[in-house]
Amino acid sequence: MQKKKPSVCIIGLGYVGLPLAVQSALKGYQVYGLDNDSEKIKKINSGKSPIQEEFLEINLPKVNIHATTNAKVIRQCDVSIVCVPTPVDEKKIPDLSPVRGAVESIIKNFRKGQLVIIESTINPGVCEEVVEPLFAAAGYKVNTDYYLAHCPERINPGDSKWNVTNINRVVGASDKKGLQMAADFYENIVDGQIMQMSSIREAEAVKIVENSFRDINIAFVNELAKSFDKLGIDVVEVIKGAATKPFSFMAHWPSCGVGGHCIPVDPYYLIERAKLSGFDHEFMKIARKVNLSMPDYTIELLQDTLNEIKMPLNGTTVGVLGLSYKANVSDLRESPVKELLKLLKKNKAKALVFDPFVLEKSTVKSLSELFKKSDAILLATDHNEFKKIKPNDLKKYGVKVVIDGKNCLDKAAIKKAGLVYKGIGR
Ligand code: SAJ
Repeated sequence: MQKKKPSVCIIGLGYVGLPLAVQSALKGYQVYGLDNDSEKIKKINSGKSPIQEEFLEINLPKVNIHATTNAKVIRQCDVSIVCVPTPVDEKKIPDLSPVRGAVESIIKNFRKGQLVIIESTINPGVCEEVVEPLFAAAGYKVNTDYYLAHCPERINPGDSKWNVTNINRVVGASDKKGLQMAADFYENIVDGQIMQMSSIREAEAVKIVENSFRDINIAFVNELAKSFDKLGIDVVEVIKGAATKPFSFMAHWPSCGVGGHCIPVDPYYLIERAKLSGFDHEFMKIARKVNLSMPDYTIELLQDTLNEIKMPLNGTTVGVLGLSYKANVSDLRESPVKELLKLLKKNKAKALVFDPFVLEKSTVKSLSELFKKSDAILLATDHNEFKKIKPNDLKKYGVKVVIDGKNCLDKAAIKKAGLVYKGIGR
């Protein structure tokens, strides 16, 4: 008799959960996908990916995932995996309500002996201080009635090289048995190193450290950009120079802002939890402050540059290139462009917007329409399409100033065409 396929329920079918569901199915698991968005469920069940990702568009049609809004499927599964967002609120306080909601669904559809894995990014302590007490309140004891593990997600949206099939993972769990069960699962589905951490807290800390490391390094080069603007030094050239050192240097790049659901968010999970233990992460907070200041810095740069050619920002039409938080994705979460548009409005500039990945929120239909109507251009997202902009097109339409918020345009060529160019630190 054919051995029953182990079954897994992925809770949250976004850019993390859906690739995990597809990969688990490709590796032979019986996969149930749970999400509260019925439109998304319909698409997935018809084999169409709701997310623009090559891995999904190729593989989703090949697998059989039972996607549903009905949480009852959890009780049929050997493993349930929480892949829901962990945002912060407007006061930058971590919001664990999606995680709590997912855990409540698992409790309401409890299956004895199930392995529960949290992939959502959480701070050290959440599994033991938030998740376990929810189960305990329902009478379920960890390591007796269920096992609990944390394996932080590491999906990098838009990355064609690294994806759910090959990114190394770390995993921590509530006891040795749970750790082995979780490590076995990831060994089965990931062609990469699976590092077993000594505790669940260490596993929770890994992702926060990874992303805070990135936030701090970006803040460092953003501060350099502000300093080098005053010194007349091209910071991008300096970073490229430093990057010729074959060891002990990792290039990061200044820009008009740090967006997304990870980098500008994850540090607050540690900052807020450490506070409860009496530790103040001053350095991480300063890095956040520097990165949050970049939209202001960019608009000030635009205003100063316009003033240099006797133009006010007030009343000037500014063509904003890009809405999403990073190149070649349509994701708007925590995008610095929101702040840039707010500041343009506050300065009474007229803002036009074009983003080929977010046409529904663009206020013009094409790049040429934007150029035609704009006195100045502010590049806010480094989409590949924008990198092909020809300086003479800008000149032809009478654009006078270019502010390159992602330092991705050809400074020399734009200057040669007689336009004023300013980058962030260059
Ligand atoms: N950014 C800079 N300067 C840089 C790098 C990024 O200003 O040198 C800005 C980007 O424009 C964007 C924001 O920071 O607005 C975040 O960019 P990101 O490249 O870090 O993209 P994310 O948010 O998709 O980060 C993901 C993260 N992956 C996970 O959390 C699993 C992060 O850990 C990865 O390091 C990152 O992808 C990556 O390496 O691309």
